[in-house]
Amino acid sequence: MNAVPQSLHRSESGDVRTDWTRAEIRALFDLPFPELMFQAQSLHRRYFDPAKVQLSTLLSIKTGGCPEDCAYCPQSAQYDTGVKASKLLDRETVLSAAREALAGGATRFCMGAAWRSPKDRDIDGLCGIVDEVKALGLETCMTLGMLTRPQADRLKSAGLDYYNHNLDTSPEFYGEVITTRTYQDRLDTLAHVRGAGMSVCCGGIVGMGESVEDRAGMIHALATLPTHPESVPINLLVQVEGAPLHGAGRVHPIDFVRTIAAARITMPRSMVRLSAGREDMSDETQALCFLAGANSIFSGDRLLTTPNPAGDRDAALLARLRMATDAKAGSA
Ligand code: SAM
Ligand code: DTB
Ligand code: SF4
Repeated sequence: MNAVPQSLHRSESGDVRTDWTRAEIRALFDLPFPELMFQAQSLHRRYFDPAKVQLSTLLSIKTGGCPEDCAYCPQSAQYDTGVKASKLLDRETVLSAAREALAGGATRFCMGAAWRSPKDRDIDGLCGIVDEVKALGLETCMTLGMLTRPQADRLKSAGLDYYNHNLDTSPEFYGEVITTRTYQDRLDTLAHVRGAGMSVCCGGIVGMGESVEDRAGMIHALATLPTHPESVPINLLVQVEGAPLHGAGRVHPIDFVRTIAAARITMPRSMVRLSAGREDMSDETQALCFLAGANSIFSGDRLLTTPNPAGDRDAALLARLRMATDAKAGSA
């Protein structure tokens, strides 16, 4: 039997393990699918209600014109993807989108900016936005690029709950995708966010031409962080014409589901988010992702610049699966 024994999922102190070896994680990807799903589902039920999905809604608060060269991204100024660069949205525009997200059933509002890193002079305005979005009763998340520790401290003081900053892929494959910032830069930002006391949202992308080894390497990098990210977004590459990764070979849905299951098994207390890529995903694949332990999705018909399933499609899917959201308001 090549199953990973349950005892391996916990350290001797009883905490969730951060000492996974890469070989252990690689072995998860080769488990017979029913065994993998059983393990993922068993762990999922230890920590979560398997019928519940959390909804986060995204808003691009500063779109396009980014100096970085992330090969997947429609917002890099280095590629001609048709995304028009715009300035930071004003507070009222952000707040009205946040109210709409709340009405649509979201419990968290995630604000993204196409920056390498924010300028110190932007932080006060961002803090004001955090304060007002929180006052609506939403959890707040921002993804603004690299942060210094003082910037993280200021955002934390304003009440920012989560900061999203992805490792994106394995350390080995990373250089094929991004050259303008290093893996270590990303780890440094994650340490600043953690040090400031914010919750960490950190995951990556599947479907960029990476190998199974790289998927295992990405999950290993996440699951061996000093503390697991509270939220782990697993994105399926959204292919955008003009971005270098447009045309990358498609991942088989079962291989995508395996990555979700590996995240669930190695980081059992984290929310695992089935993130970008749902627009082109079948209901059956999404259902398998939930079975594999995904318990969060993005709601709203747009991610940052690309489409996401409309609310009625998601509502119909969740109804068919007899699953529910943790919405405080609205109908989703
Ligand atoms: N500019 C900031 C940064 O990169 O840190 C924040 C925004 S960036 C768009 C946030 C994340 O979105 C990226 O790290 C990447 O994982 C994901 N992402 C961007 N474009 C994507 C695409 N085409 N498909 C899937 N995920 C994507
Ligand atoms: C994450 O991991 N996925 C989200 C969020 N964090 C910021 C972004 C997905 C972006 C997909 C491409 C786009 O819409 O521009
Ligand atoms: Fe810029 Fe972020 Fe896109 Fe990279 S992922 S090009 S940093 S917006």
